[in-house]
Amino acid sequence: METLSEAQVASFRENGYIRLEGMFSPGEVREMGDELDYVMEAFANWDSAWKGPWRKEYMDEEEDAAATLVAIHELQHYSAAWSRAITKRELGASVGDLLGSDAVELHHVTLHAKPPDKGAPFPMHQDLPFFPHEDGRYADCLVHLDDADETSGCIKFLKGSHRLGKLEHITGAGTAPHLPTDRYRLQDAVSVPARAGDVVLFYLWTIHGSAVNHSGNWRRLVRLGFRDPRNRQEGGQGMGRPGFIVKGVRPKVDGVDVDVYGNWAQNRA
Ligand SMILES: O=C(O)CCC(=O)C(=O)O
Repeated sequence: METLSEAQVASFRENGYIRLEGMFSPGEVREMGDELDYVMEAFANWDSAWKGPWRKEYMDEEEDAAATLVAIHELQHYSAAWSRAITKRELGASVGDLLGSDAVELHHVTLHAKPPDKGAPFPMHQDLPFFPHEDGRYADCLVHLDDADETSGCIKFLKGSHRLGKLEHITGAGTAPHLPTDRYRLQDAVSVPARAGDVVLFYLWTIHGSAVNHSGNWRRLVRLGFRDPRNRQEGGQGMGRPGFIVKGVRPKVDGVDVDVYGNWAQNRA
């Protein structure tokens, strides 16, 4: 099943990101949003704003004190609407087109919800340090539950930055992984506003970040991580865990396949 045009695939490979409009219908968005609101109240962590000295350059003192982010992982463990969303046929097919892969595996699901007026920013970074993989066949997909724009802290990318490959990040106990703020500036990034139901996809190596939510509305995004199952994980979030296959069938690859019980071979090594 080929879903995207050649021009869309070429644009993704050139820029390192792409917005696909209306992946989810208004009815689907309503159901996903309602169940997400319940999960956020009942289970999520409301103290998830990214920490670190970089915050001084992104916020004044008042904003810094108020900055809030609501996060939780693996929504399919909490909500049937999200189980359906992550296996949407057109989405898996689109990721396959973008990565040039006949098989696509879900790697993780992560909510980043910025509350009205105080939603926390993200420093410029690649997602690489959070779940490093051997090669570039990995796409993150931001599912938009709300309209997101400049005021509400939409996602921003450094165009073509995936071509820089794997970059060394500033890490440590007191900070979220990020890139040096003088060399990789949010002001130089391209904003990608989106409507509820749109998805924005980008490579694991594309540099991105976002600003404070200054609007009076929520900006809820759910990130779905997808990879070619041949792309071996090297550490981090979801290491040693097989994911749903959302396009094609799992290829048999030494050390990266699952056993008859559904356990990943990497766990047996
Ligand atoms: O939610 C955002 O604005 C940024 C998300 C992000 O940096 C990420 O998903 O890695």
